[in-house]
Amino acid sequence: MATPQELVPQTESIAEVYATDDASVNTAAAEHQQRFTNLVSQFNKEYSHRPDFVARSPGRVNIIGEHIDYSLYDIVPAGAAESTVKIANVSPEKFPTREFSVPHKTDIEIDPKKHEWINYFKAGLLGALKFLRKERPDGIAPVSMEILVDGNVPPGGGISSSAAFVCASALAVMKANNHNVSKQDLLDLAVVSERAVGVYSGGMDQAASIFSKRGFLLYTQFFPAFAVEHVAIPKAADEITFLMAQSFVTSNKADTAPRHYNLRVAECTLAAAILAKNYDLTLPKDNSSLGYSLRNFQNQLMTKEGRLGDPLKYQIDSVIQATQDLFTKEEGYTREEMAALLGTSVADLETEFLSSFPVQADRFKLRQRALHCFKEARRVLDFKACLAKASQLDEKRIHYLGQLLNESQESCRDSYECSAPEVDEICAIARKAGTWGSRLTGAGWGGCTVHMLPQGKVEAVTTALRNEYYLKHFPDITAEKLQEAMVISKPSNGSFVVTGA
Ligand code: NG1
Ligand code: MG
Repeated sequence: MATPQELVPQTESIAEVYATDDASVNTAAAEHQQRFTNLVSQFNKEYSHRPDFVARSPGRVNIIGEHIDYSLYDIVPAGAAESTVKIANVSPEKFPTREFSVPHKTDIEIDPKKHEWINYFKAGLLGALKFLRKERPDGIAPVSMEILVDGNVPPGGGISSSAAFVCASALAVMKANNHNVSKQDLLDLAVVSERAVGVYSGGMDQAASIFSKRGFLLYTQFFPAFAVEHVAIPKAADEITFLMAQSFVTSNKADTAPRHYNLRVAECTLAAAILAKNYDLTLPKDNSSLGYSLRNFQNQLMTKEGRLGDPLKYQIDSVIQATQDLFTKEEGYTREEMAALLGTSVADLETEFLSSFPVQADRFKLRQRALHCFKEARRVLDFKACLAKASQLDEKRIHYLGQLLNESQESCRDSYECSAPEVDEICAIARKAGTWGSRLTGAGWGGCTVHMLPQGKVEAVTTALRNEYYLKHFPDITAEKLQEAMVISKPSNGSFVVTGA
């Protein structure tokens, strides 16, 4: 287990971070070095001096455990009176240069309804300054900053470009203000910061961006307290490879949240509250976005029944049964029906569960959402248990891992309704061409897919996707865009600061 209190690492040269004997990683290191050198010289051009430091944070690919982080289930992802911030991007055509002031005593304002690329920087800044004010009660006059942003995580694509940007921004603000932040503190503030942009996310993306380690999957636990474990990908006869493929259906989460992402957060929270009420349990407040999670319900039910010592898998079986018994209405529940189940009024229900963020829905599919969450949580446990038996990772077990990914996709599509026809199509093509398992990764409703396949099938799968998906849906696609569409994902290192620019 890694210790969350560890400080975010600092290094003098980017080469140090990539020093390794592994040839494939060395090629990547050369690319990183090149991007780094370009970034520094472009900064020099923009601001006429060299940068003090570079802060970076990677995107993530969630391997399994979709839409359960905010229910607190485990997942496996791979600087007067005001200061000014000048912020430029290496692609100014897409992301125009901006300048804004930062008040010293009050929080900066972010309008989640107005989508601007710098909102994510502002979110990181807001979180970092709130944190620094707590640390230094005598006040903080944040330094003015000149910033140049570069990124290679595709935006809106389900591999958490937003979280990577927020984490790197918060880290940069901390460093500029002379604070060496711990990984845990950076995580806590980055999760809350991103809510300022209007999405009530769990902590998966930020955890992966900060805590990941090259070559390992990151097993992440949110309950009862945050913890991570680095899990090695075992060697198999034909090397296990993860391929990512974009659907190019972009889902702007900040826009669609009331009908998609945030609605799911509300549905899971309502399911937890109603289950608890039905079993006469009082849920203690937890640190999920609305304070009540399905994981918390499981814990209270098991406490009441004296079964906390049971293997988690059996505990989950019980809450699946409870969900099936209680929520029999497939068509979903109206606000009136949910209020009746909670023994409260519709007005009170809305105040407690539907007012932190806007939600648009007449019916809430509590049965399907809770069942997805519990079953997905069980798949994560099965996946990890299977990986742990590394020495026995034979063909049969590898197929089992793939099957878990496929079941996850099916559940996202049918129970959680967060897939998209294009995503289903990509998964079907990829499986037919030889993947062990294929699923969406990230929030869904478009975005990115992840595939587990033998190294020897990469060629066949990418060719099939090119011919049967990309060229069919986007006949005018450029070679460059095609190259971006599919990439082999190698788990990389989490956030760090490079000082020797
Ligand atoms: P993406 O799609 O990468 O933004 C989102 C949430 C995660 C998690 C997944 C679904 C944010 C920042 N992240 O990821 O917390 O809930 O969806 O598993 O909103
Ligand atoms: Mg995101």
